[in-house]
Amino acid sequence: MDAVKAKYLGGIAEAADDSALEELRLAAVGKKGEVSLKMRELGKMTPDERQVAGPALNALKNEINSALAAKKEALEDAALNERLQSEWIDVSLAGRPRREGTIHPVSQVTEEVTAIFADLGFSVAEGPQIESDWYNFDALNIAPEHPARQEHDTFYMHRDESDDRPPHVLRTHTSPVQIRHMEKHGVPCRIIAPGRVYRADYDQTHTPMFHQIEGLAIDKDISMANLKWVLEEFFAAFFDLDGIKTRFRASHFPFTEPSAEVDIQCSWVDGQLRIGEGDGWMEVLGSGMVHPHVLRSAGVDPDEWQGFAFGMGIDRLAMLKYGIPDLRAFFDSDLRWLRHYGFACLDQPSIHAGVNR
Ligand code: 2NL
Repeated sequence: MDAVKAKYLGGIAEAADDSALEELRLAAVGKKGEVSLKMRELGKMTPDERQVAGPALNALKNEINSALAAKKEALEDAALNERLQSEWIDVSLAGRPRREGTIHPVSQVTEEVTAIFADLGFSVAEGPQIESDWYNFDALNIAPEHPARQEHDTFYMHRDESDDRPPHVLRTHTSPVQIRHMEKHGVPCRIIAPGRVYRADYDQTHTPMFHQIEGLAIDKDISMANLKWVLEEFFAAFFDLDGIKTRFRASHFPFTEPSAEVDIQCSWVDGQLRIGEGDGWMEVLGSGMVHPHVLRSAGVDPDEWQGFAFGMGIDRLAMLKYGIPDLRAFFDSDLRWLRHYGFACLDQPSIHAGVNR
């Protein structure tokens, strides 16, 4: 029995892995194992022989089982130690710099403009980009034969052949947002409506989608004088100037009466535009007193209420403030343009990214 014991305990001590251990377990204490077979022979022994062999076999079986369990644990420990050696991570290693996006100049300018008008008491109104004929044109006193309504200038949505309701349009200005606002919330009101607008145009200074911001102030006694003050406050804040002169030129829009185009003071020095100085003028927006027909369309009584409205291009404002000459730079997928004008974009690590590569 000592030989059996030595054979198995020695084998267990030398076993290299789980399967070797399992083989030894079956050979020793498995159903047909050597120790198990010896135990089965106990029945054939005399009581005296059994009294000696029984406890000895039991002790051997226990010893082998303990050795198996201990070796199994030792093998698991060794495997874990090996993984800990090979799978460690150096958490002190610096991260790789990642490409970061930054805000688009149009979004940035929208936020700047919104913040300035918020200080002047205007809140933001929003509405759908796909509009009905009524909100985009009729409610704004734009006659059925007005050129803006032509297929050539406006994107019309498709209607079924059999459907003769007027088609929806991609809004050509954010004025419909203001009509909807007056209808829903009534007057007095002071709102701005920034957002995307669409016109069938594409050249150096026009893209089919661009961004507009319109403003509307309605109360009992709002005048053009209030408009002039609000715009001058706005331009001084936007271009970071102490003051700026504006020039109002008589104009015509179907939705305002009287109407004025507004220029801001500027000069050209060595081919460079300087806003807020000199004796030159640059047109920046259209404006006027809201036409009585428009007020009535929005459910507002023009005998009781009046006010001003204005509209300007956000993209153009961004170009003026950040000196970007071609509108297409904003919407072109080639980001080198924006980078050229100082806007960090997708394929350039920003100053926040840490190590520059
Ligand atoms: C431009 C400048 C303008 C308005 C927009 C407006 C909005 C309502 C009522 C009356 Cl709800 N007017 N907006 C007014 C004047 C000019 O946009 O150059 N447009 C062609």
